[in-house]
Amino acid sequence: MYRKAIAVLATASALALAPLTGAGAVVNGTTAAAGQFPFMASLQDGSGFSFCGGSVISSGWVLTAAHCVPDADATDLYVVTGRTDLADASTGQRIKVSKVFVNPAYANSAHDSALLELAAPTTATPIALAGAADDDLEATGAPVTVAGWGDTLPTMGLFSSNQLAYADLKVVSDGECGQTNLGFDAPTGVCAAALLKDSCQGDSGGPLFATKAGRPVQVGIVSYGQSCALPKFPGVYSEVNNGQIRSWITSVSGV
Ligand code: 4AZ
Repeated sequence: MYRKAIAVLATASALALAPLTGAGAVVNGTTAAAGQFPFMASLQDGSGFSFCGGSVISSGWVLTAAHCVPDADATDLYVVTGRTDLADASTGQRIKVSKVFVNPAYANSAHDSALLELAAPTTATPIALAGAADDDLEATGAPVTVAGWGDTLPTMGLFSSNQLAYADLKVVSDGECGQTNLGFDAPTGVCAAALLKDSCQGDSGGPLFATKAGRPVQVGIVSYGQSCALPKFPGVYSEVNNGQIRSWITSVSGV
């Protein structure tokens, strides 16, 4: 219901404001080059509206946020992979989701994670997931990147974009993050921020990733924040290498 309401609002506003939509999603992001983030997935309804992000973790599975798929209903759910400009249907694949798995531990914004089983394999290159030995990737101040097709301004879908964009951020300590994000669950969350740059509505479910030995490694899932890009309010991400989240991903998907 929630995402349907947002979809209607965003579709109506996109029609009214199409000339105002900027290139590049994510608040103050940089437009991605074609193929730069091959693991990026867009979650879409039957109308082709992109309401969340996700990441390809194997040919048969996309990782996203639980709050993107709260009713776990795959009926009207698709993922688009291998596409940077969502308006360019000549690249990538649009694939039906056959089944949604919401992390059973998801509650009060903690453990915000879900897995989408694809009805046909994606040829997109998957992203590696952070494991127990990768805590260095989420140390305070460590460099991370977020990518998505979400809002370029914190305006409830008014300024989302067809162009994938990314922002380079730094990990913020759990203690600092919890000062403004009240209720932040440190064991299952990791926070990141940069001046005036942030993930925003529509980026939810997409990956926060680091680079290790030249390869991207996913450390977080876009979860929530107080508006977007507000100073002192870091974005909150589900922590991929939290023990429960990481073992739940393996138990469901084999990844
Ligand atoms: C949202 O509304 C949302 N900056 C997602 C992520 C963030 C803020 C808001 C994090 O879905």
